[in-house]
Amino acid sequence: MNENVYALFETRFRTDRDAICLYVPDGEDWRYGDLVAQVSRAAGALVNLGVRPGGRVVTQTEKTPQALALYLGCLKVGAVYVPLNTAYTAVEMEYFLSDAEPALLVCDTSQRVECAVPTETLDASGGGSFAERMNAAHALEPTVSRAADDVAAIVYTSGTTGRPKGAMLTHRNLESNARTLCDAWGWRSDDVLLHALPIFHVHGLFVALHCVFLGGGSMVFLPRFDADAVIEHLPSSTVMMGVPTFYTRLLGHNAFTGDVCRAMRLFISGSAPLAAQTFADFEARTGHRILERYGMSETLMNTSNPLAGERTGGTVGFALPGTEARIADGDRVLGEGEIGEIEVRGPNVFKGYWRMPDKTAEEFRRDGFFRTGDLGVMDSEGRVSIAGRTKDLIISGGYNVYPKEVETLIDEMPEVSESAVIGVPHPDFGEGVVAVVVPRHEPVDAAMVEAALKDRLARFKQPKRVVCMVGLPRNVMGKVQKNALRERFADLFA
Ligand code: MCA
Ligand code: AMP
Repeated sequence: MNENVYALFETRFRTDRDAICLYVPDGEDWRYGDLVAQVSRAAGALVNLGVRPGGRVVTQTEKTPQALALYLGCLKVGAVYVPLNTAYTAVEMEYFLSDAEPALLVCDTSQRVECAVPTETLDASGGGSFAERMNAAHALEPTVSRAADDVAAIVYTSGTTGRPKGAMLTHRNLESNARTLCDAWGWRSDDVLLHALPIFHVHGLFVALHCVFLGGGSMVFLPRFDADAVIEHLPSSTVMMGVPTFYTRLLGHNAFTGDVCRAMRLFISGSAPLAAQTFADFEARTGHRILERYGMSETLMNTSNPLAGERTGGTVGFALPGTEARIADGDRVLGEGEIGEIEVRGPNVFKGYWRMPDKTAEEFRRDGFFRTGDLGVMDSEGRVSIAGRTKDLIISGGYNVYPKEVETLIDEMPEVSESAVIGVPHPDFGEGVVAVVVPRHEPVDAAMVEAALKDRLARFKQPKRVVCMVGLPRNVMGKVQKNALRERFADLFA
């Protein structure tokens, strides 16, 4: 049996040929028949370019229907899809390309760099050399056979110490999570998903798209989050998924009213903590209780508030069917009400880190549970609340920033003796990145840090504020006390 997840999607697409799949503002809508045809052409183009089953295809493209066809085309030919954030600089890309050793890179023309990897372009307009190759290619049939355990995608997530790690997600991971979420969120064939997330991360790519691909319905395919555009399209949508920043930005908009949400049945939030206040304000404004869920690149979705039962602000709900969640402290599994590390096990949990067997082994318990690095607490009914992180990570507007990566670059500045990068409350991004810097001689300012990081680090990772101190607070072991820094600078963005 072919366990390629695209074979599952394709069966549905073919029965819904005439139904609209993508509403594309300022562009042409795509029916499912169009999607199937474009995916088969993308697959043909990939094979013509020498991409073989198991070969990696790295993409750094804008959000277009053609980019979607490229993603599904990779699945169809049995290749491993490796999506990357468009904000990454050429320096960051160099690392990903050397680590993934792809057969092909597809990027926006403006981001094309000199490299040894065969490169094609796909632009925001939907044009580019890859689009031309798609047009010229013969449709490739049938979908290449894959086993459930074969890798479908590699998603890079940064490491707390070294370089980003590629999380290998299998066809089984993608399929099982898609089925679980369609069930849990009551996906309907007449749902219209308002899709404003980027498609290079798990949330916008696997969670959002796969609900539509498997469960049916259509989506309003916005190129990015823009509050005005979202408000314009909400009245014709039924479901929206977003990071908390989407919801706080909507609440900051006068035109966002209960009436605008009249056709909506479900708002879902994830990727970062949704403040209890935002949950309450949203309900007061619209009557909708946002459904918060919790996941990771390595595990797809783990827990969710219920569709039918009580959705509680400040919690991430219950382990999804098929997934087990527990709270642990080392080898000890904790009881209700005790804070510890969240560990999960199930068909949603990834296969391991690409070419990092030691790192993979470190993150799994002997009984197969994966250590998330998130702290949580479970109540007597199994409802999970996130209580912090054991990993040194900042989540800004739903994007992860690993302080170590930023500190390493700041510490290389000749003017800097040492630095600590922290996240503190930010009204728009949830957490804002702050660099606490100990200068060698003269004060170091934000412009100097910005100049040093400009070409080396994606903009969203760069500090929004730089503050100088004569020394960093340390504990008796010599470790920087980041908690003390976070407390001291808590009001920086207030
Ligand atoms: C943009 N900027 C940011 C961020 N985004 N700075 C900090 N944090 C951010 N998230 C910077 C830009 O570099 C720019 O800086 C300025 O803010 C405005 O840029 P712009 O492109 O206009 O920003 P935006 O369009 O307003 O974007 C904000 C956003 C976006 C809509 C919140 O970041 C976004 O779509 N986030 C979603 C991330 C996401 O999908 N995460 C899912 C990960 P300057 O002006 O100084 O040049 S998957 C995951 O976490 C797991 C699996 C899960 O559970 O889902
Ligand atoms: P990523 O590495 O991008 O997959 O990010 C995964 C991390 O996002 C998790 O380990 C959590 O720290 C965080 N996260 C995801 N969903 C939530 C949520 N609903 N509440 C709090 N943190 C979340």
